[in-house]
Amino acid sequence: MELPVLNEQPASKGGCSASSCGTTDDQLGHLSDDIRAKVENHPCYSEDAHHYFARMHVAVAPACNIQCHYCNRKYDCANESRPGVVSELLMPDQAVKKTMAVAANIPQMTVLGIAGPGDPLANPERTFETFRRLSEEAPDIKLCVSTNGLALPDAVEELSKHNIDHVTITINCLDPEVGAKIYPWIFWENKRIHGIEGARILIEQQQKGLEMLVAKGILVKVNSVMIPGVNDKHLAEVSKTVKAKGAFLHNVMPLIAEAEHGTFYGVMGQRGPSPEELMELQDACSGDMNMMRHCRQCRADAVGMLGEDRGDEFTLDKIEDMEIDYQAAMEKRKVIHEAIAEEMNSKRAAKAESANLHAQAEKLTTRPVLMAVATSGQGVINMHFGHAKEFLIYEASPEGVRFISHRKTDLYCSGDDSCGDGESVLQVTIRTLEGCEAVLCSKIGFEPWDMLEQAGIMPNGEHAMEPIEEAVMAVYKEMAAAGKLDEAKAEQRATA
Ligand code: CLF
Ligand code: SF4
Repeated sequence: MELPVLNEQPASKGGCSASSCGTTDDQLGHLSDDIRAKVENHPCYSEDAHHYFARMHVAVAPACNIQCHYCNRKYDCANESRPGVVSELLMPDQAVKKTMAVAANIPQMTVLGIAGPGDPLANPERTFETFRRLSEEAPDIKLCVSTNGLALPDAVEELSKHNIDHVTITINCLDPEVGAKIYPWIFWENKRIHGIEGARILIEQQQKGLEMLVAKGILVKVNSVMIPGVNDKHLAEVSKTVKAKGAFLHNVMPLIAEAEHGTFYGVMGQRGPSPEELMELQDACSGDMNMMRHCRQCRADAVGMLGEDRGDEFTLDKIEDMEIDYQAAMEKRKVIHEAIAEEMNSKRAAKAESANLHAQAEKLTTRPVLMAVATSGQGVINMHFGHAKEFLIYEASPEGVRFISHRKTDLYCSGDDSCGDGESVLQVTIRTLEGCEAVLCSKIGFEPWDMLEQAGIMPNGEHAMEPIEEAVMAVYKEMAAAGKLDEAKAEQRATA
């Protein structure tokens, strides 16, 4: 059957209160059937799945039991895109209704997460009431939670009762001295505990919670916020330790800190990492762990595919009037999920065959190249350059094609072509693609084509609707055949 067409939507607003993780389909191969069933349609735990399946968050957890220097939980900040930010707080019955409305209208939505705007486990009644009702009334939806870990050991038993297979713990450090620079205080046993002592308790609780979840067979993803000069040198050790304890995935996310967010780091001018610094650390950690590279740092009320936010379609006033026959919705969802699984399997088989052919072909000796891809999902190049609010970045090399990250950009054909600071939105978009040598999209206009070429980025609209990895490799081979990727020439250029 034909799969439903996903809307081209604006990029998402931020998410997991202490965010989340994902494996590539290649990494799924070695998993047991049981674990594969848990991750193969989870858009955060499987990189492959994020092209097809959506997630949603319900913002039922306003309170938090710690303070992070990168957080300011103010509401109604519709332009923000970082964890902790949310527009509409919900009570459990509203959250259940909203979840069922989304599931009925976006059948690709497979996962409901609670990720804020505070810490879900610091709001146990609202969080567990939502999970309890959903596990009974919408059993086809996977349940997922993201926590800072302080209250985790006491919640593990309750989590296991509600069929929650996926828990994310945000672990930024193992050393309390590093922790004291990230967490000014925690609220513990009815007291505020500051500095190193507070960080020590938090770290102990996180590690204990991780061990308890693994012992229960619950998949654990660890999120870490990379803060240059604070914990960046320490995170490889975090990766090694959490892997040794049985965590399934590690998601190293860049710090988002701007003065206008009102966070301590924002106001103090603490910078986030550059895309290169982030990639270097993710690569350093990937020797020890499966790394998630497709996280969008979603809002605590995000709805839709990763990278889009359809929350406006499901505000309380809109869902109030929706009549939902969830039994009928479940049947429809099942048919659609089966069709998606079939399509994913056939794409996987085609990809394996092309990787096989690539392995048999004479090995290229060319240098790696970064390429940007405009896509709205389903693993194909299907978006107009001018409609893309984010680009997926792939690296092509003689070893093959690998996903690196995503980069958000402003929508330059929104009618307002100015971005302030004298730069047009198109100029900002092109600056966002710095380091990439080609951009693959379904279509592109003359003006951006010229400007991309002037910036040394080759526009390419010849692979519309083709699978991303195959198209990226085809363009790489064309560049190699044209002598653009010769190592010696690259070195000459670098020393010129
Ligand atoms: Fe939400 Fe987090 Fe579950 Fe995903 S998000 S609770 S694991 S369903 Fe995913 Fe969003 Fe990144 Fe979180 S992209 S911020 S990792
Ligand atoms: Fe904000 Fe609390 Fe999440 Fe830290 S743990 S990011 S303070 S909501």
